[in-house]
This record gives sequence, C-alpha cells and structure tokens, in this order.
Amino acid sequence: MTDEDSEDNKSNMLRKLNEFMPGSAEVSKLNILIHGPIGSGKSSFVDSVKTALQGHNTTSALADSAAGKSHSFTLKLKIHRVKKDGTFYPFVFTDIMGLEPDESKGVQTEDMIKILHGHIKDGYTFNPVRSIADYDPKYLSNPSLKDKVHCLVSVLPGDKLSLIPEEVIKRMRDVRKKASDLEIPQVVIMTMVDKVCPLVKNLSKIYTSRKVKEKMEECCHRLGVPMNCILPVLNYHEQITNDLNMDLLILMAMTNIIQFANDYVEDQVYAE
Ligand SMILES: Nc1nc2c(ncn2[C@@H]2O[C@H](COP(=O)(O)OP(=O)(O)OP(=O)(O)O)[C@@H](O)[C@H]2O)c(=O)[nH]1
Ligand SMILES: [Mg+2]
Repeated sequence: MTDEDSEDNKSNMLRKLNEFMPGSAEVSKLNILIHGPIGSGKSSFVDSVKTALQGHNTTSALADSAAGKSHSFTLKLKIHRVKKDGTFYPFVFTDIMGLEPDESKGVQTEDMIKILHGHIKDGYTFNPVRSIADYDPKYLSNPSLKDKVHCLVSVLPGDKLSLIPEEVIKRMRDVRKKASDLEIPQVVIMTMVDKVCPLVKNLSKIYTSRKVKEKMEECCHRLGVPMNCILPVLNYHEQITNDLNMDLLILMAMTNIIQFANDYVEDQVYAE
C-alpha cells in the first residue's frame, strides 16, 4: 500500500467512525469492556484510540509508566468517553484493573461477570477480596440493554504471552465463556508489537512479519479464539505526534469493535 492509499484508508475509517450512530434508539452509546493481565496496555489502548480519533496525544486513561510493576495501576472501574467537537462519540470504554494470578489481588472474575451484565457503575473501587455487594451504592440492580457490555475486548501483550500465568488465562477464558453465553461479541487486541519484532517499527511490515504471526497464533491458542479475532496494535506510549501506520491499526481495531458492538445491540433489540 502506498502512503496515499493509507491516507485514504485512514480518512475513510475516520469518516465512518465520526458519522457512526448506534442503530437502536434504546442504546445511545455502546459499552466496550477492556480486560487483560496487569500492564498489558489496556489503559494505553484507550488513550491510543483517543489519540487516533482526535489527531493529537492524550493521556487521560493514565497509563502507568513504571516498568516492572507487579500490581495494577488502574484500581477503579473507570468509564472513558472520547471528545468529539464539543460533544462525545457514541461509545465508551470501561477500563478496569488488571487480572492477577491470585484472585485476591486483582479484579474478581465474579465482578467482571457483573460488569458484563451491567451491574457495576462508573467509579466503583474494586475490592480484591470480595465481589461487589448488591447494597453497594455503585451496584445497579436492574440493568437494561443500555447498561450491559456490548463488546468485550481482551488485551494481551504480544511480547510477554508466554509469561502470562495460566491462572490469568483461565480467568480470561471464564469471562469470555460467560460473554459467549450472553452472545456478547469479543475481540483480542495484541499490544506491544514493536517489542515482538524490531522490523515492525515500520508498521507497514506488520502483516508480513513471521514473528508477529507466530505471536498472534499463540494468542489464538492460549485464549482459544480464531485467528480473525486477533487485532495487532502498537499503542501510543512515548510518541507525541500521530503516526499514520499506528493510527491505521488502531482505527481498524475500533472499526471492528464498533461494528460488532452495534450488531449485538441491534440483534438484542430485534430479539426482544
Ligand atoms: N513498547 C510498547 N509499550 C507499551 C505499549 N502499550 C503500552 N505500553 C506501555 O506498557 C506499560 C503498561 O501500559 P498500561 O496501559 O498502563 O497497561 P494496563 O493494562 O492499563 O495496566 P494496569 O492498569 O496496571 O493493569 C506502560 O508503560 C505503557 O506505556 C505498546 O504497544 N508498546
Ligand atoms: Mg490500566
């Protein structure tokens, strides 16, 4: 693809995302839940989407820069909106704390399932030793379709796949299984592609890199999902200015997420 083709591709995706309106009046914004191991790039992905859509760098999801940390930097359930000309895009991200091998240190599987159902409100601080109580002010007793999760995004770090403990993978699989039972669509974002293969610094090489392909296959294998669900991404983590190829991957991932989420909402409304 020439640079000009890439620019066209980017403007098309940007235009579609800018024009997008949810297909059902019942749901004014699509809910996207992000989960994954600690430090996998969840908050950075949310920041990166903002950067790609707004054309400049943002750091509102507060990604952590401390290397080698052992606990999640994000402790609350935080809903992120993305600004759009004085208003907001009709989708939001729910960013939660990372999964730990020891359930009593990170977010509980039970809480993630309650989020899928729409029971937990913005700003809830996770209690690692106990799932939210139904009398908690942040607990929503009777969620409707607009409160539920419409797409589950699993974030895995491409460079550290083999280091993710089996317990964490199992808990991610449990949440994915629950989402499947609820017919919630799912995608996997594979971050850190720059660390997987140095050639990928030039991101146009991403689909020809054998190493990236191997890591995508490893994601499929470990999470038990088909290859076409894995979307490789390089998050904005140090770069200040927008990069065309980074934007392309991020916008492609977002285009897929929005389409899946919207299809799900329309199917649910139609089924009622
Ligand atoms: N090289 C590289 N670094 C990244 C990428 N994505 C995120 N990072 C860095 O990885 C670290 C962790 O990123 P976060 O976005 O805080 O990860 P998180 O999943 O939100 O972490 P917790 O909330 O603590 O569970 C930060 O230092 C980021 O700058 C990427 O694609 N490539
Ligand atoms: Mg985070």
